[in-house]
Amino acid sequence: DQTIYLKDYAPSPYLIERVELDVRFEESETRVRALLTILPNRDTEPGTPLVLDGDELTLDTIAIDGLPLVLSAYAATPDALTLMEPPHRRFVLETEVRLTPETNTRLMGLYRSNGVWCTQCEPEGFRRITYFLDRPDILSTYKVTMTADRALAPILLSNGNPSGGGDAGDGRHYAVWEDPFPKPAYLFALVAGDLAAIHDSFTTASGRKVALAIYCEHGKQEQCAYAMDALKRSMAWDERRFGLEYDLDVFNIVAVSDFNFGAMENKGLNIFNDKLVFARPETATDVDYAGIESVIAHEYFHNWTGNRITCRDWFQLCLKEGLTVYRDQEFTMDERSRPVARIEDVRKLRATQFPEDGGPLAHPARPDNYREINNFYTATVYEKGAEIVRMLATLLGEAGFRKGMDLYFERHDGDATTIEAFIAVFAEASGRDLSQFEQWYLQAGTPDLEVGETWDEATRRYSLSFRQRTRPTPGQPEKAPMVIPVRFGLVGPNGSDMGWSGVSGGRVESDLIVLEDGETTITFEGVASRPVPSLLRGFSAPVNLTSSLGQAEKLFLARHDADPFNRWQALQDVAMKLIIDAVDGAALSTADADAFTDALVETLGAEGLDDAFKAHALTLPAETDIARIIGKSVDPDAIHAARQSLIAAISERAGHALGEAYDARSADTPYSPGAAEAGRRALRNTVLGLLVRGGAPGAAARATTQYHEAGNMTDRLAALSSAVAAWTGDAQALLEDFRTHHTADPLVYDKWLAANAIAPHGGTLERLRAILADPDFPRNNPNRLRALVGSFANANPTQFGRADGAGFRFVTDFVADVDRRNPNVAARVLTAFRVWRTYEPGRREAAERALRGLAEAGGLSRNTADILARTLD
Ligand code: DPP
Ligand code: ZN
Repeated sequence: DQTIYLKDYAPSPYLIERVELDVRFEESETRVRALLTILPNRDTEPGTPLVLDGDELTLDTIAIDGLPLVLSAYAATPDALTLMEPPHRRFVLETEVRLTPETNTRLMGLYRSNGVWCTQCEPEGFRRITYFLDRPDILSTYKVTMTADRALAPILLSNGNPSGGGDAGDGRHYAVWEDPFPKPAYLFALVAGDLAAIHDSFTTASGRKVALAIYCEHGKQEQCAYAMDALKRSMAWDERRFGLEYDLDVFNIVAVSDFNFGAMENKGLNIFNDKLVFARPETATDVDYAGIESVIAHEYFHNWTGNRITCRDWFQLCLKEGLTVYRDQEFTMDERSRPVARIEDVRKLRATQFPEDGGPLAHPARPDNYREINNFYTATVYEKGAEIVRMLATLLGEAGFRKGMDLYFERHDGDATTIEAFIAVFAEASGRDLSQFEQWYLQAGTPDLEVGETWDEATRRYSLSFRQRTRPTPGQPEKAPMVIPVRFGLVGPNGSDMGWSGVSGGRVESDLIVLEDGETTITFEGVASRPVPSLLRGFSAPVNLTSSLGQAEKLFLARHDADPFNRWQALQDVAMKLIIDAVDGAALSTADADAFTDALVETLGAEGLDDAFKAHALTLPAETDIARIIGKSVDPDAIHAARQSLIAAISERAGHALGEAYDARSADTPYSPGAAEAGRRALRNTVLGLLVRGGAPGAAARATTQYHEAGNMTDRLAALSSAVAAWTGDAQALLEDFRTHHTADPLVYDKWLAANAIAPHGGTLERLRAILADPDFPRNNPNRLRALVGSFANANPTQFGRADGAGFRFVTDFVADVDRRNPNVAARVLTAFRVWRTYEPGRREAAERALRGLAEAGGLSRNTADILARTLD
């Protein structure tokens, strides 16, 4: 067992102060000479061996302070370089290794993408470049010299500021980069290749002029303009909102087409998956534009939360990721619509993090053990991590939160630190005891929060009783009560919030109830009439709320709640109950269908709500979300059918209003990616989806027309998706047309792959098999693989969950194959099985058989073996 435990953390016996790298790129081999200035840490005994990490490395030469080492002084394997008895003083270790980035299909360390040399070092890729103390608490300054053929690689980039370069003879040239900020090795990057670029600049608040550039494949420069705009807005926002300025002379972004993640925040040299850079109306959807904006912001914001202040060890990953996701969410809220952004973030949380937290892969936001750190770049670390920071901001208020953030930067700039240190600055700045709050980082599982109410007409007393419970998760059978901030209002008969004259039984701070115990009853005195409680406004805590409110009261909130998030939530709740009742065999009553449709139509016509909000209001809970709420004996076909019949009922009743809403938003303006325009398209396309899936007369033809007439990818893809989801008579032909006319751009090809993959149709699996079997299918590109098989496993519940088990086997066969080349992609796709125990017995057995087959075949990477073992555990 290679499990690594947080409790075993110990400071490194040696430090590396300075790194000088000399990287020479050749056509099929790269040489890396490293000069590491090493010194023993305080308390290190003389004679303590120095063990440097490696991964698939071959050592060519080794010397200390210029003198070659004798064989008995060290041991070198692909995984480690051990110096038996290093000098007990500062010394320079010189090593040289040879790499073949051309054959690196894992895409970790140095590899080649479209001929361009590039790197991915987080979390443990640097050890694939040179022997090193590859842990985030080793902070060093770097000087990097790169030499390459001028024609092959006219562009040579690394971290920090450029500090020289020139001709190297023989058609070769070199460049030198100096990064003055001590950084962990996971933030190292280099890029060498023949790239085009767009350039711009940003002047910081204190007057530093920063040269900005985005590098990309030739011919794609104009597709980088939106990313550049998002970068400049991010830089300005971080100054405005957190007082944080950029600190180098240059900020470079490089778009590459083969990338395991979304993007990487390397100091001064962010490397991006190109799908999160390139945007033009003909190929990118509104959702793509929004994704680019938020990831550009996310990686930029890491410069302070992640780079200037980094993690002491990988257990603290959430320190930088949760906080930085919170920051990018706030950026989106400030740049777009706050309630709409909140709805989108919560939908993502429920779609990705809640199922993780409720299944075999559940882990605390700060785990205390891991076998493979790559498997902890999870929705829990990122999304729940952001929710925890959001709760902190809710509890402390805007000014109190900012005070804590200021203290964090003041105290920890330049540190590799911990979650405890992060919590401590907020406790100090606010004078509050946050020890119970810290449980959010330590305890896995989504708390269930049940609420009951009593009303006493005679005394005008109104009580809310809360009961919280968190179910056991792997390794954590017992759970402690959490601090749960419940933002709320007591909505009176006229739809406005009512006041009260006194409150007892718990902590209430204006519109915030702070729960700390397993059970709490809060009594409000002097309440004028029986209220309808609006609880968890803005989704103020990541919990599952169940209340005793009936459908009529929920529909009342949907119409009147002052909190737009809860208006949306109320509609979701009503729909969820109607669908689950139908799954349980209760036919949808006319009265229920009428009441729900009326509320939707009213929302559709309401003034003061923006179109993006209305689009979310008209979107029923996802099938996977319904499955999660049902929780056991899940039959995806029954859920699909029940949801489908509610859509049909809505479309039948509201066909006229929906048709008018569609026509009123017809696409005759030129495309602009702004929030208002995107919202208009989102609503129109949501309406189209309801009509097409509801089988409204003429709707299928309308989708076909929209597909052909669309002036942008958002409208074209939405029309295609509606047709495919409903499998209209034209669906097959539209898929073929799209393939023929629109998929020359690989990022659009991904959309076609995903459209095929998510069709809830019996022929889907056969189509996917044919696509994968095509010898031209790019089998090493993560975006293509994820678009096809990731979408199928995560977003096609009926076909992945086919009763005959063929969907499960398709995915496990794929995992076994891809795992040999790219364990990261394989392990990630396999996580789709986290729901397997919630299926009805037949599917459960079929899923287990597929998983056991994968285990028995053996030979899996550590990444995939770890996910598989935990999934089956
Ligand atoms: N650290 C990256 C990010 O989340 C992921 N490798 O931005
Ligand atoms: Zn991040």
